[in-house]
Amino acid sequence: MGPAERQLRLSSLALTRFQNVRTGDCVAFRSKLTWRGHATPGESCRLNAALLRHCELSGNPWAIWAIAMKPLSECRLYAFVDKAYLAGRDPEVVTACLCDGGADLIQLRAKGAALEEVRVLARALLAITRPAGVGLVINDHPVLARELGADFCHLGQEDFFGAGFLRVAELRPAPCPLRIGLSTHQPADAQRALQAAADYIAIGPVYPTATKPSAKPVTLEYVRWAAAHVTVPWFAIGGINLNNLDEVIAAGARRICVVSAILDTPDVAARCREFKARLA
Ligand code: TZP
Ligand code: MG
Repeated sequence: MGPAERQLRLSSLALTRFQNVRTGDCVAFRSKLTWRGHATPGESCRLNAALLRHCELSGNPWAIWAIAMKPLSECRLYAFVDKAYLAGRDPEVVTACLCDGGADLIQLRAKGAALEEVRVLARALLAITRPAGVGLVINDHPVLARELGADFCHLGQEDFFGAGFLRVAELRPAPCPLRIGLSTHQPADAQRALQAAADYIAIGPVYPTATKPSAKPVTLEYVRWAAAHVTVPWFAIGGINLNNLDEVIAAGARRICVVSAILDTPDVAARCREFKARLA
């Protein structure tokens, strides 16, 4: 197929998908809107950016949710833009590097920041993650995540159960498709997170970590328990680096969250690629 014919095929594909988006059935379209098999990664990024512009102009408040991110079941590397580890770097540049390096999900973690600062940051990050087809997770702020149309919100046990919630659906009144991830530190936490219908859970901290110094490590034993019992996508988290990654994988983890071991290098994209290559 020549370049002109290819361009035409991709344009008509984009048009079909945009018309689908306009019906408003966003959750279904999120999984349909993948360009895999049709477009190269570069083309897919440009198509998603163009689609995003159409969606913003369409007047359909939910349309922007429809830009494709890979299904959670296929996500392997969950990276972070953690304000505490930026060391003067521009969060948007770090985000672009994480996307470039193959992060499947990116969490905005801004402990101690004022809500307005998180809002401004989240908006800027979404403008990068969405065209890249990478899911953005907002830590701690479900109302803001809904307001901005972020893909996920992540909450701790205390944030969720401690605040009196029992089911994650309470945080996403229909037709809002916001998905919720919950931290867990022991089997009982995981069981109640599954009962709450969490979209994913985090298992950790596996090792001691300076990112959460007060948290007690759950060890690989809890990772092995998760591998045997958890029925939704789950991510091992806490102190994971390239030296201990193999034992985390050997304990049954297929997905990991990494904060410091990705952000502690000037070449964030290359570090992501190193993790990603070993998570295939
Ligand atoms: N939740 C459990 S451990 C942790 C969080 C947010 C921190 C993980 O950071 P790092 O630097 O990858 O150990
Ligand atoms: Mg929290």
